[in-house]
Amino acid sequence: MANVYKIGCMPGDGIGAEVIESAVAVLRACETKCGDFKLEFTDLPYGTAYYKQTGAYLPPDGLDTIRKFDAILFGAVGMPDVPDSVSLWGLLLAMRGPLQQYANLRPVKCLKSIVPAVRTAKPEDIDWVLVRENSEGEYAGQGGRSHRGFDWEVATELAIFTRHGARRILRYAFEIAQARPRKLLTVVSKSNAQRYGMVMWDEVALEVSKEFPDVKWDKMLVDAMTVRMVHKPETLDTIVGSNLHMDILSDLAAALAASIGIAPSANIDPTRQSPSMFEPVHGSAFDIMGKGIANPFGAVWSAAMMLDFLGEAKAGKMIMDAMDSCCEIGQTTGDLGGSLNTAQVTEALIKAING
Ligand code: GGG
Repeated sequence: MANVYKIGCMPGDGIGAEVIESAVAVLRACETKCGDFKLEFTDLPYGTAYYKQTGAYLPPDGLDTIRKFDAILFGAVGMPDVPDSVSLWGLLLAMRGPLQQYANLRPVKCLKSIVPAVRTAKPEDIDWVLVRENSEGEYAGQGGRSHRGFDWEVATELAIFTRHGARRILRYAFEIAQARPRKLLTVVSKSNAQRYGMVMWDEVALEVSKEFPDVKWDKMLVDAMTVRMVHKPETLDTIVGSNLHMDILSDLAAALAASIGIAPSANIDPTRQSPSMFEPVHGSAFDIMGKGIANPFGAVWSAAMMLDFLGEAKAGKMIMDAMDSCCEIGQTTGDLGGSLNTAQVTEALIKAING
C-alpha cells in the first residue's frame, strides 16, 4: 500500500502563492511518476489577508490544526501595509517556537551550469549545509521599550541562549557533518564581543565535539566568516550558528551560489513530535507579486527536502535532478540568467520529471 502524507499548504503572502503553486504542481508530477506514495494537500489560508479579516495571523486553534499534518509547505510572509515585526511574529515565528522546529537547515550549492557570483570560486567549491538555531538566541522575542517617543527612550532586545538549546542544535549540526563525506563543521559565533551567550555557545561546542571524534571542526567569528565564504568557499562544508547569524549568512550563501531565489529551508523538529515546515528562504517580494516572474526553485527545492524528510528520498532526488537539468539548458527565470516565467519553469521541471 502507498504511504499517504497529509501536507498543510500555507502560501502566505506576496509571491508565496505563485511559488507554492509551482511546488505543488512539481510534487504532483513526482507523485504520479513514482506511484508509491500519495500526497493529500489541505490549503491553510493564514497570512496577511487572513490577519486583516480576523485580527490574527493564526486562529486560536491554529497550532492544533497544524499539528495534524505530516509536514507544512510554507510560502512567505510580509506585506507593505503591516509592520514586518507584526507579520513575522504573527505567523512564522509563532509556529517555529511552539512546534519546536529548533533546527533550520539551509543547504546551498551551485545547480548545474550555474556560476558562483564570485569570480574566484568554482561551482563545486560551494556545497554547504547551513544549520541555523531556530528557537531562541537573538529571536527570543524578549525585551521591551520605555519612554516611547522621548529622546531618552530605551529599547532592549534580549538574545537568550540556553545550554540546552545550544547543546541540541550543536549536536544536530555535528550529526549532519558526520553524515556528509567531508565530515567538516564550522561553528560560528561572536564570542569576542558578546561575552555571555556566545561564550557559552563556544564552550558547549567544545563539549559536544567530544562525542564526534571523527568530525573535524573549527570556530569562526561571524564577521570573519563572511570573508571566508567569499574567499575560501572550498574550506567549508557544514556550518552552524545562532538564529540571527545564520539568517544573515544563509542569504549571503544563496547569493554566492547565484540567487536568493533558489534557496530552500527546512524548519525541523528533530524529535518528530511536531510537523516540520518547509519554506523558501526568500520573503514575499511584493514588488514582483502577481507578475508571474518569481523563481520557484526555492519553494521546489524545499518541497524536495520535505519528501526526503518524509522518507521519500527517491522522489526528492527526482526533483533535484529536474532542477539541475533545467539549469543546464537555461530553462530558468531571469535571476538565474534565463528568460522563462514561473509557469514556464514549472512546466520545464515537470517535463524533466516525466523524462
Ligand atoms: N519564506 C520565508 C519568509 O517569508 N521569510 C521572511 C523572513 O523575513 N523570514 C525571517 C526568518 O526566516 O527568520
